[in-house]
Amino acid sequence: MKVLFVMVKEDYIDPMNIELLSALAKREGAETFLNVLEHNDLKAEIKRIRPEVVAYSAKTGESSVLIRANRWIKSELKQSVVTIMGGPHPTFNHARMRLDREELRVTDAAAGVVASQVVEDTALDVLAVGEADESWPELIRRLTRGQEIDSIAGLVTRNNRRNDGKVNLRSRTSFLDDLPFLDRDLIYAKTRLKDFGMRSFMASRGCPFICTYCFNAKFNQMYRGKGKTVNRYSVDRMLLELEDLIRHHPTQFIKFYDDVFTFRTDEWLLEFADKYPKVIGLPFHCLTRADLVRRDPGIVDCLKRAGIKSMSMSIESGNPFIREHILKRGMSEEDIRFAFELCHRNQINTFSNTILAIPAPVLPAATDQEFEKKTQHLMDQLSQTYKVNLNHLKLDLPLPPRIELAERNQLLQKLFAIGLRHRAIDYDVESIEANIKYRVVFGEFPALHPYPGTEVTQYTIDYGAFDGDFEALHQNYQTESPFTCFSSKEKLEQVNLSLLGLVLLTIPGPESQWSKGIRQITYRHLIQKRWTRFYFLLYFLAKSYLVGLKIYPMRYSWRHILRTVRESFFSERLKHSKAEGESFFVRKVGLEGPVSEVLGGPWQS
Ligand code: B12
Ligand code: SF4
Repeated sequence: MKVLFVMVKEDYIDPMNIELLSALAKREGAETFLNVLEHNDLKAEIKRIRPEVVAYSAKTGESSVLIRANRWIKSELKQSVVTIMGGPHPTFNHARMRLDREELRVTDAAAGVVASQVVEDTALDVLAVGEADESWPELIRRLTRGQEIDSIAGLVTRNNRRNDGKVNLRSRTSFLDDLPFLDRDLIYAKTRLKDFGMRSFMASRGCPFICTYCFNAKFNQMYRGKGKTVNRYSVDRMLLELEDLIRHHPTQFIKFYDDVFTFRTDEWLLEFADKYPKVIGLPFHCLTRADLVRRDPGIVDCLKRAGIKSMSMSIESGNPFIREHILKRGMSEEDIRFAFELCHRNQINTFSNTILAIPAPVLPAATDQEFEKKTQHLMDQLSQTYKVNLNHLKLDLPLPPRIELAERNQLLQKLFAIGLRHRAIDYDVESIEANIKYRVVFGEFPALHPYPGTEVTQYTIDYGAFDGDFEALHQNYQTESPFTCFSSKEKLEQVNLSLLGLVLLTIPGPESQWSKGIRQITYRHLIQKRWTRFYFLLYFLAKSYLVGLKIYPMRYSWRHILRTVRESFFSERLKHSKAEGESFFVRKVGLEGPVSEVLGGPWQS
């Protein structure tokens, strides 16, 4: 059985999904191949390989370009090929993805809450929903034997699609040790990852938290009653795979990409801290949460002992109202301050993600003619939408029809104290300031993007900021906000701030007058200028410096460094510029043709 994996473009992070699926397919006796659309050789490769199965792993955004490729492949190979897509996009959007020759009617029950009328015309044969460690090999096995595939749990086909949009899922994979080693050879043979010293690995799967912008809450709901939420490799099994990796591929640094690498100082972490430096001994990066570190600071001791170089802990918002009532992060300012300070003292360089451009209510001015009406509306929103306990504010509610200026100011102070601000951009400035205050070494400041299935997506729809059409989303969330509640001036400020925010992190002595002055000039003037291209250049230089020297430091020849800088410049430009990214990408991929009826990306030609 010849299986061809098609992915959109090269990256600096291992596509662990394809690497795992290829290893699983090989275990079933299949021969696997890779095509990278960016290389612009799909047509020739399809002719040469004549695959029997074509497989795609898709996040929302890149899904549309993969679907476009699939429609072309299906038109070339007709019924001689079975095409399948898995990953987060079909996992959360399968009810709206029309398969090849399928009469899909999206019922309200199946559509859930979002964009019920929009259907993606995929021309795919199969969709994989959720984990596929068993369903994928079973599919390969059955296709090899010429058996039917409609009864495989976890897969959606034309014949087994249910009207209510539900999918018969298997239990979660609880014993990861049985999985084969990732098939990195497949990827390294065709991409720059071959010579890149950083290798990614996930020691675990799953996260029990309920952050509203993340897929995990919905995933956990789908899998309720179907196994443990967090599943890990044993330390020995993981080290065996990492040992094998560094034996076969030049490796200088390990990036553990687990959603949360460690929750507490448990036996696993103690064993890891003991064995990793002896067996692997390479610097590494991992992700955790600030509140977990504050609850159990021993986590940092263990990671330090194991040889950690840098650590991700996302702040997501420096504003307490947004952090708790919109993003549901469940952590306090003190948690964040403590955790970053602890890392700083232990010389662990920190990396934080912070989301900008989050639709949130704003305070009226004290002199506003409609102050009472607006404030009462705000109060209603606070209690109904944001579940704020207004009793804590000690207010006489409902508000009287006329409020004097002094009382208005008192009221505003109380609302300010819970985190509400006067302008949308104030929330974002506060987030940048939080990163500076906690001395975050490297930070990314993307705009909020709504992904299918998440609570925040529903929130933005209810807020009136998003219509549920994912077609408007860029492949990457580091671009302009897709929300209609922001004016074009605000969007410009947000984009500029997301670039300049990182530049501000590089300025030493955040408490000095000089540094404070630059920040004020940035917030008051620079972010309003149409100098985004110049800011992008500054951002790129800051990012190259911080990532290359502080977060993932590795040694390379000058030639290699220059090549990497050139390649990452194009890759970053694609990530940040919707219009430029489109034309650049369409030129490179060369898959012309309309995709207007599909969701998920900007790649219309
Ligand atoms: C590593 C990672 C990345 C890497 C990807 C590297 C690469 N070259 O592929 C990088 C850093 C580049 C990245 C970028 C982005 N990411 Co990301 N990323 C992840 C992360 C942390 C792990 C994914 C992974 O490899 N897991 C390991 C594999 C083994 O597991 P898996 O992917 O779940 O695959 C299993 C099943 O899904 C299924 N499966 C998956 N694919 C397929 C395909 C077939 C054919 C079949 C049968 C089954 C199948 O089988 C697998 C085994 O059970 C996830 C979060 C997470 N914990 O999953 C987010 C995640 C996938 N990313 C996400 C997002 C939003 C992004 C960005 C858009 C963010 C941004 N910066 O703009 C970009 C998108 C870039 C793009 N090209 O589209 C979202 C996706 C949401 C959505 N609805 O699509 C996730 C879920 C994070 C989140 N918190 O919500 N990401
Ligand atoms: S802690 Fe991280 S991985 Fe877990 S739900 Fe929140 S954002 Fe997602």
